[in-house]
Amino acid sequence: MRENAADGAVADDQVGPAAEPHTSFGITLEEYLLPATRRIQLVSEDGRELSPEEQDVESGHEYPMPSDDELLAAYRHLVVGRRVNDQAYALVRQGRMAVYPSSHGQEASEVAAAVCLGKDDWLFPTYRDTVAVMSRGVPATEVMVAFQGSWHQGYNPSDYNTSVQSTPLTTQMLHAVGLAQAKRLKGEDAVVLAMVGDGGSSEGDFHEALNFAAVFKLPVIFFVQNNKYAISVPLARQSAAPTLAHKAVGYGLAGERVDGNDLAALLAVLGRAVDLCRAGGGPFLVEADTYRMQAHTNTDDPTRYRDDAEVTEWEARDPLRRMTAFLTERGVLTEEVSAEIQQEAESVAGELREAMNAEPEVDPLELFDHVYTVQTPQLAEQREQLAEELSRTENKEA
Ligand SMILES: Cc1ncc(C[n+]2csc(CCOP(=O)(O)OP(=O)(O)O)c2C)c(N)n1
Ligand SMILES: [Mg+2]
Repeated sequence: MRENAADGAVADDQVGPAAEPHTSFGITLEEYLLPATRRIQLVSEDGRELSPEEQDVESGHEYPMPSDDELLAAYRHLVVGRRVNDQAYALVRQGRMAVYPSSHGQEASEVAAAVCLGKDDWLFPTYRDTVAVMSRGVPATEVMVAFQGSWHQGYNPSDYNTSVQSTPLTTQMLHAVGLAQAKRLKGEDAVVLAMVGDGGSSEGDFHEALNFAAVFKLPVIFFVQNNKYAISVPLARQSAAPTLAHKAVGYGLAGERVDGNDLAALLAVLGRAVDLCRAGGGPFLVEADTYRMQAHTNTDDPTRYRDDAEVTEWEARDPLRRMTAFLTERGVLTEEVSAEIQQEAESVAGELREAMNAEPEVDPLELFDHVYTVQTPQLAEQREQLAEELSRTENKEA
């Protein structure tokens, strides 16, 4: 495709294969189109570093182990994330929060998606990715406002370069691509990471986002958390692709499949994806092979569509236990450091409890405030009616 620049269209240097950035990692884009036959894994389920023979990946798909400092910093978020998930679960049951989509078992993927980015980069999370949002620096008390049932999101996306948690499936991927394109037009350098589920990867928006980003070589990482279910729909009913990472091939972008419960492998693969995008070798698709251990949300009963044996099987791959064993064995996670991290997690949970247990001040008239910039006559009339009704009730109570 060649179009006139005056039409606001494509310059030659924005299309065609960009071999350079990939070859600097010892691999070409063509070789990257097909993900490694085996998913990338650096640490065994019992927390041992895998040898290159055990990893057994094709040339060019070898990834270095992240540094101890990097791993420990990310591990901290893992511990806090697990604690916050448990706390949110309890708060929902106590009626203090409306809903919480569980992150239990997926924390490694969520943390890695956030910490691989720089401060000026952007994250586009889904409703499930609270731990990712917190790992970008948003306080738990602010993230949970939306799950409390408030009319607003709780945090300002531009304060953290983190978009709202998208509930409509996959719309966030188009927003991510749009933001990347806008940044390019403004001459700003930012990598954008869009999170999506296995179910979301069947949406039309997924196709449009990947296609646009690949054609215009945008610095976007599409991060698919394959947790095996879209509520009750299992992966086998979702897609016939060999893996979800293979979806990259048809669009001409690089793809990789990674053990989504292996924090080290996730940091390594996403870290390289960020470097590639920053060097102009994007976009990139990463599939995280993970599992949702708990119910979809508090309104779901998973025993109706899956066996306990399957859950038990995944219990053995728990990302938190795996990293705890690995870092302890390396002497990085001493008892002292561990106790300090636990304390931090407890204090975050305590603050969350306090915030959610405080009675929110609700003004029913707020219902009308943010529907239209200019209120319609009908809404104005309804507002008037409600205001009058409220003042009557107040007068009665007085
Ligand atoms: C456009 C759209 N269609 C349907 C839904 C209803 N819905 C909410 S969650 C969900 C399943 C999504 O599964 P997946 O993408 O795998 O994400 P997960 O919940 O497993 O993290 C569906 C169908 C929605 N929120 N948005
Ligand atoms: Mg899913």
